[in-house]
Amino acid sequence: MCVAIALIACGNGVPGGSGPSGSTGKCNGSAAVSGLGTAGMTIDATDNLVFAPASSTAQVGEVVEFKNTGSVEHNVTFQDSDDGCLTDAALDPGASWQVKFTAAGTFNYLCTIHAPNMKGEITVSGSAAPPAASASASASPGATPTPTATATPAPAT
Ligand SMILES: [Cu+2]
Repeated sequence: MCVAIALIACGNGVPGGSGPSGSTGKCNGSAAVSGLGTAGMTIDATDNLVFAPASSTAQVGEVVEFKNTGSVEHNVTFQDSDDGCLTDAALDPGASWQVKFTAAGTFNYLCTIHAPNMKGEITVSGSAAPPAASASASASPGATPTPTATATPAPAT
């Protein structure tokens, strides 16, 4: 009985018990200054105050790199609430920002400094699961070895 009471006491260690109710905790990708991998696509943030290209497509798992090619500071602010984890609050001149999407969908982003003109869209397609490296191995049992009968007639001298 004493043991049971002790266990119950331990279980009540967290006051309140309910987690943070405000955050969704969902994120459709990962983002970092660098190190996510080789970028399959680059989107430039330019001194013309646009993203170039403004519309692009990517695959799930592909690394998309934003690069500030100009001399004006920008940011990459994703608009959907589930994509806030992908936002780069400050994309300085010369800096880059990598985003890897883990879910398909349409992702709208904005530079809030130069809104509403400086915005873009990435359409991500594909499945979350990486394509298995050809699980169906070609085990063809009907491979009959071709008999090579090279009958070279000996030259009779
Ligand atoms: Cu901008």
